[in-house]
Amino acid sequence: MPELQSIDCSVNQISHLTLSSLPALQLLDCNRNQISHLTLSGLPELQSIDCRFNQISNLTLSGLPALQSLYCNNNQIRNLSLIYNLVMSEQLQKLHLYGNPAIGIPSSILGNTISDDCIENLKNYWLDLDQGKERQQQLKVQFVGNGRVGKTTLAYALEHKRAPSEPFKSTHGIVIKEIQQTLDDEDESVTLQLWDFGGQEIYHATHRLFLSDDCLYLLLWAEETEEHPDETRHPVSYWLELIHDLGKTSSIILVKNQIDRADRLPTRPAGLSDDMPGVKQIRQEVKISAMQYRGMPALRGQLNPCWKNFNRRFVWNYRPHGYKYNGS
Ligand SMILES: Nc1nc2c(ncn2[C@@H]2O[C@H](COP(=O)(O)OP(=O)(O)OP(=O)(O)O)[C@@H](O)[C@H]2O)c(=O)[nH]1
Ligand SMILES: [Mg+2]
Repeated sequence: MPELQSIDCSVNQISHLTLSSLPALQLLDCNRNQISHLTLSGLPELQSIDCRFNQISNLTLSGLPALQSLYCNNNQIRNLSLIYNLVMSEQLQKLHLYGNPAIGIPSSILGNTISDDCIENLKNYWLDLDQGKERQQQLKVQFVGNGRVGKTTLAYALEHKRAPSEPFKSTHGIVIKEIQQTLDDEDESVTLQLWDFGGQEIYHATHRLFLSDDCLYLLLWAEETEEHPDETRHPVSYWLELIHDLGKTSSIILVKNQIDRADRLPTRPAGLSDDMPGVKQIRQEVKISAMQYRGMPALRGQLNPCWKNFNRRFVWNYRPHGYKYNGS
């Protein structure tokens, strides 16, 4: 079909699509099918591909010198190595990859909505990796929970390996600190980036802008809060739902703090069931007194499996300095 310029086969049941030798084809719209393998080659005029909402795990594109827009969000893409050269060239102008949970690239790079264009972020991310920056050695840890539950005290205790000598004032907004940590079985130290959120109600709307995926959540609670919830002291289920909304793939360590004051309830408050949002994301539960530095070695120990889990998710993407995708 030497003159065919446009194909729209969207909203069908197509499972495999292989196109080649269509010299005039400019537009391909195959969104909302069941395609698992998309192989396109030798299409010299093709400018735009819309393959959103499929099950594509393998994306093989070659010989597409005119391609400018690639809309691939909501698929199962696992490996981007075959489009590395295309992305890094000046040719591609638009790339949508949001909603590919197995892709192994931090979701903050890919964007927050289906209309986010990630091309610049992805280029910079790969450039950083090529220059030897090892983002995988950094773990973002976000402290969430009601006001005055002890988030800042715990962040201090993790950083200084001891309790603070004086109480902290309530945190305004967010305080970010980076600490070096050697975790068990790790030769090199990792950087923990601690995000300490002010727990007061007025900050909750702002949290939504900053809470993210691809990180570890330390969700703090204390007995008093859980037993007497009010409009500013939310139950654990509220925080779990918030985390689930904004960080569906992140792990949570549930930290019961202030056990020096009260320790009658178990580490997991009653009434949490697996079908509630966020509950399945809980990986570990510990109880501590940040103020008295009690239970802290156990909490540190729990960071280790979470770190490993996190690291494993991104390990395929790790490329030592000097290694480049060859695009073949
Ligand atoms: N008894 C007891 N008090 C604690 C503990 N942890 C923190 N506190 C006290 O609780 C108060 C609040 O602690 P913060 O660490 O500032 O709490 P926060 O969660 O950061 O509070 P916001 O910044 O307002 O969200 C302080 O007076 C702390 O000394 C604990 O384990 N036991
Ligand atoms: Mg604080």
